[in-house]
Amino acid sequence: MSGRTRAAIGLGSNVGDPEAALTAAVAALTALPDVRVTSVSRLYATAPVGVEDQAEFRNAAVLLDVPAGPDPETGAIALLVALKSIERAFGRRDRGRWGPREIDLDLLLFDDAAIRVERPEGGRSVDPEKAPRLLEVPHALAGERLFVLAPLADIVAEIVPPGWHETVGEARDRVAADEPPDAVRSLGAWDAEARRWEMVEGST
Ligand code: A4P
Ligand code: MG
Repeated sequence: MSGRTRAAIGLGSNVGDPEAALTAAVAALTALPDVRVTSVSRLYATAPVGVEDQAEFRNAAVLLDVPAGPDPETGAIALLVALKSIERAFGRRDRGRWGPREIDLDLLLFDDAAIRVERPEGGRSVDPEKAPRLLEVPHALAGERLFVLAPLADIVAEIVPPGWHETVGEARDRVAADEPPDAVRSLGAWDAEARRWEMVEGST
């Protein structure tokens, strides 16, 4: 297979100036060779999940037009490597799974591919809490986390990801019904011309 395909990326940050970090991350994605940003979600303020004793997050999602690669696994790994290099360039430090982060870029969807790549034996993380797989798409917990689903539904509400039994929009509504109303708050919409989020008055 060659040609192009669509990939959805989840963005998160809760260290420093998260909104600035996410804006800069969108710019970095735009600057990746052979990658086009086709859609950007609203910006959300979200209560921390997993480790709850940490600062509030900002979350968003981006839809990309990317090289499909010779096969989905290879194309998705190439994209994962690019995401990890952006994280490093943003000075992300290892603070353990689910802890605070300057920038987290997760590969949520790669076309309609279901991908599981194990870590090579010698490359297994010493931290038992670290994600066991080198790559899992759709991202393992995406379907149950409102901080992922709310922005993802902004860009691909009608898609039923592989292994799911509902659309992204339906998953968002199902999970939102069990969350306090302020767990995930929209702060503003993406302004493609200004290349930043336009804040809604009084939303912060
Ligand atoms: N990995 C496997 N599959 C993927 C994928 N689809 N995309 C591997 C990206 N990476 C994937 O990730 C650890 C390893 O997962 C990578 O080396 C990659 O090979 P990481 O980003 O270094 O570590 P992490 O982010 O701490 O782990 P993980 O599992 O991605 O955590 P999550 O699920 O991203 O949770 N609360 C709010 N409100 N907002 C947030 O954004 N984020 C987290 C992190 C916790 N709580 C949060 C938020
Ligand atoms: Mg991550």
